[in-house]
Amino acid sequence: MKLLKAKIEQRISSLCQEITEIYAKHTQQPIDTITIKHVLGGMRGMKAMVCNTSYVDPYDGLFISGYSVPQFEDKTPEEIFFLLCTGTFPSLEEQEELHQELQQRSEVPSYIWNLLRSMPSTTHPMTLFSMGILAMEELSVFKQKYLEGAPKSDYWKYSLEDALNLIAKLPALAAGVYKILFMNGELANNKLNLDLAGKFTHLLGVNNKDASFTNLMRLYLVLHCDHEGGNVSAFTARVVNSALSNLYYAASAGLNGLAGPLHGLANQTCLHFINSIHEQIGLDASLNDISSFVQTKLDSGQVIPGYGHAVLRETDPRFTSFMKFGDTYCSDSPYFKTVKKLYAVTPHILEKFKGGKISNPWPNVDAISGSLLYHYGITHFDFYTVLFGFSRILGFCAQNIMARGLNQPIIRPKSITNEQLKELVNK
Ligand code: AMX
Repeated sequence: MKLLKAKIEQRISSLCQEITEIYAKHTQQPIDTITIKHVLGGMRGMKAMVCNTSYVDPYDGLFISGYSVPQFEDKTPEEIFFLLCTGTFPSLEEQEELHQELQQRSEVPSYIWNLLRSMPSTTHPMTLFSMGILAMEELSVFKQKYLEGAPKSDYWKYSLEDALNLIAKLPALAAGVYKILFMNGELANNKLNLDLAGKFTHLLGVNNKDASFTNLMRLYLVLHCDHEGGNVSAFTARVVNSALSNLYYAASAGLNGLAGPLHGLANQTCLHFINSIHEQIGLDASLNDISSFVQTKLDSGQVIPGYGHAVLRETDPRFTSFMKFGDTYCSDSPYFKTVKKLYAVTPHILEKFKGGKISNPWPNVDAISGSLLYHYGITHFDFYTVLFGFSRILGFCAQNIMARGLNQPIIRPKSITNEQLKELVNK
């Protein structure tokens, strides 16, 4: 992977130079004021780290190296991984090199399948996916080279090795989890020369003759790839990796955070929500019926899945991107139609709820992604977060390669006690 490595090296060198200059002159420059609200409020909004792979603007959403969602939504996951790592889109030659690298590294060791098959059939797909990655940890090149005493300046090269080995295996691992839990467990030929999305739909064996399904997977893997540094999954992966735990440990840990209902699991919860609308009101529910349904859920203390966000303050551009796809390919789907009806009524209800205390009444990506997957026959909702995780690992990998390249230290914020808080406010 000569070309990719050279581009990453260039980027690391230029970012290092910038950081060194800033650090030399401005170490004591304040960036933010840490208040009690930050400390008691999950540190939300507090600027406390640097992440160069992507940035989330509250109104315009995700940017990768300055490119907004409409500017990269037509790319492939491989191109996006290259962009996350290098800050530039790959040339055709660079794409081909990356494709060949991934193709050569795609075989999942057979003991992983034995391990996953030994688990109870009621195990959540995210558990199997995360376990599969954790159990491949023995393949870590980083771990081996660290033990051999590799110099710090080379750490990022071994993180890159681990990243490519891991990403290459994700189509087979994700499809394998689906087949073991929901089909006959037989795995298809993983050797076919296909891109990540094409290989995944081929191995999944659901609707794989329909090219638009592979296009949906391509879009899905692109849109969920990264969301700057502070979200639960990316931050977890980053903290774990900062202890020089290798990428397999870090990715598995990040996935365990993604599996929470306030984070990645929301896409599964959204489909349950739509299903309850269909069961309780019917497929042709009116806007009024849907409004009452949403209001009743809120009044009973439940959250409306797929709405709200810790950073965004507008409709998520990833939601809009999926809407365009849905309007083109799934306009007859009752699930997609209900998503649109929810979009027409929910923000207005949330805006007024509890005197406007919800910071963002608009939909995030999870409000729609599952309805499109359902339309293409992936009807096991529990599986949806695995696909989110598959994509998000591209971001974990890029962030951790950069962190090792910039020689970022172990992450260790300081905590304080209630006693110390009281002392502070009573001063
Ligand atoms: N439905 C009902 N109440 C909501 C709400 C929603 N969709 N979104 C926020 N609220 C409530 C919060 O629970 C909080 O109530 P509390 O003060 O009684 O605890 C209040 O509004 C203020 O919260 P906030 O500042 O607007 O949001 P937050 O930063 O605390 O939380 C998030 C953000 C995403 C956890 C929240 O909006 C939520 O729970 N949304 C539904 C779940 C969801 O879609 N998660 C996916 C997010 C994207 C992702 O990571 N994949």
